[in-house]
Amino acid sequence: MTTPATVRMSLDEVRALALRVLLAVGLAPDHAAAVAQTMVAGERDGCTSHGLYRLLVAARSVAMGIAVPDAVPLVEEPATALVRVDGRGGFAQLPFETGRTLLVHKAKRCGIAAMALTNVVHFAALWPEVEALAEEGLAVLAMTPSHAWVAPEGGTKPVFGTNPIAFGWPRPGKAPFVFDLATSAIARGDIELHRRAGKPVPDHWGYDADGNVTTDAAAVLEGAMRTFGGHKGSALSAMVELLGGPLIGDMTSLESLALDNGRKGSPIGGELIIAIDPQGFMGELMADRFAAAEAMFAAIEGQGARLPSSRRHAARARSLAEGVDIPQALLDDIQALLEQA
Ligand code: NDP
Ligand code: PYC
Repeated sequence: MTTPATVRMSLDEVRALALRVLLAVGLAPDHAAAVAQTMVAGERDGCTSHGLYRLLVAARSVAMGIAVPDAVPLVEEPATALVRVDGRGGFAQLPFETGRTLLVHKAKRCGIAAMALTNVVHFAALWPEVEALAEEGLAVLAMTPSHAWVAPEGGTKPVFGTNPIAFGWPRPGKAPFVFDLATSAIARGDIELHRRAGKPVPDHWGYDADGNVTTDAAAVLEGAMRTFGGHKGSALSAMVELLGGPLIGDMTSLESLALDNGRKGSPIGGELIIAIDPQGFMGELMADRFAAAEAMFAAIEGQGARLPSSRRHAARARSLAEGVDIPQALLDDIQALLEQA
């Protein structure tokens, strides 16, 4: 009998597995719950590069002493409209949850507020965070540097992280408009999944260590990834470095990779989240301006183009009804992790 390539699991089973592994590798229960939540969301929404696969990544970061498994986040208010959560070396999810209510409160009081997560280990997608804040009625922008894996346009040596930018816009009566994109041609997690599956990557994703174009996923991981959109992605990636690093008193991707020192853990550093209350500028124009935004969305969808998030929402509906298919090879690796722990 041949082993099935994938195993169907309910989302409750995915959560239980994630929690079991995270607790077994030593995460404190509050961190384990917050981290498991983001992995379940990744699997549920068809974002497999940031789903259960990240258990392997998170476990490695704990084992290599990169992530502090029981860090207690420290909340500070450096100014009226600013929240800073020092994650004290732990994963980013719990610091986000710890500062979230205060950020919403400040954004609604001041019209705009920003939260810096500093000294956090980041392995996750940003959309769960901007979606949660947009569901509170706020327009949101979030970004984080990572490790220096990506060459600037015109070069072949890594400087930038994969540096995602995520945006959320509240839609009265509907799920928020959300996009979340790496400023690299593709998230590194997807290249890792190609390598695991022995699949070639498109030739615009990166270079080998000698600066040659390659379709070998392992060679790109050893060489340099490319930015999306040429010089434009390169400029946006530099912006993420500056706003999500030095501006909030934290590291660039070059510094994060240097600190990693070959341990191959998740990036350590900061994340900036800016939240704007639409009421502030719109005032009595709220209904009219939200209608203008809806007209724009309709003009996109009306010609057969899709909105970012629509794929995720379709995957979510499917996963909630039918569960998700997890590769057996991944489950084997997760089982091995449990046995080692
Ligand atoms: P994709 O290129 O797959 O997607 C980027 C965005 O574009 C998504 O919002 C997606 O929506 C949307 N989109 C994709 N195709 C279309 C289309 N045809 N029409 C309209 N919208 C579209 O993702 P990336 O590879 O850039 O990034 C994947 C994830 O990796 C992100 O969640 C990011 O946060 C995460 N990441 C995290 C990092 C970290 O340091 N923490 C670093 C780098 C990446 P949809 O989801 O609905 O397809
Ligand atoms: O997929 O590029 C990535 C990534 C980096 C950190 C978390 N995800």
